[in-house]
Amino acid sequence: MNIAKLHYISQGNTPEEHLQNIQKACTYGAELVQLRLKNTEENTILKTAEKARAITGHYQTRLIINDHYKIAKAVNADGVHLGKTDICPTIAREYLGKWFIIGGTANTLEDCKNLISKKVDYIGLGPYRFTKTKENLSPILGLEGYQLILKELKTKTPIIAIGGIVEEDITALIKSGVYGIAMSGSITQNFNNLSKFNKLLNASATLEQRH
Ligand code: TZP
Ligand code: MG
Repeated sequence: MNIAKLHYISQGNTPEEHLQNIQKACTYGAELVQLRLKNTEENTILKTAEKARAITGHYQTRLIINDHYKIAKAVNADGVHLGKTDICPTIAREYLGKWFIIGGTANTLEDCKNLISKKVDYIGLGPYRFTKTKENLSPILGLEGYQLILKELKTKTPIIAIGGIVEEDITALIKSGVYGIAMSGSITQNFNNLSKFNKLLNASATLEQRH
């Protein structure tokens, strides 16, 4: 399965703001968007996810729904992102079928191994550094954390770095062996950054292949 190298994680003070930001991300060429609505009623998430599907569908942007695998299926999203306290990826796979993208959150090497054994399609590994975007943040990995984990982990499963990532981090992260990155704040602050980050990611990936 071909997973995008740059994931935009939606942000906003209201569901409408999330949708506006998803719309902008699509306009600026996002290949993959994750709708991440926290502390929101399930019915509101469903309605917002339907609208996010309509927007992303128009641009052929992949849509991943955070946490809610049944909503992901109901709105015909491309995938679901599961945290450690969400449903087990194996159960989600049974429900969603083999064509659905299932991503999982990892904070440690053990988490990564566990998710690989459950056959997720990608792993969101983090946090890279402190970020206000996520509550109850797990311990910071830093570049060294990624280097250590990726040295041990021989896997084809794409590892997506996440947490407080800014432009200047991209090249070093790719060199550490991650496949791609997920960003919320750095993109929401300036959607123009999206194409810049994409170029940087692809250039770094090509460099890595040559070595
Ligand atoms: N999981 C770990 S850090 C994070 C999530 C969802 C937030 C990423 O957002 P930002 O603004 O790029 O730090
Ligand atoms: Mg979750």
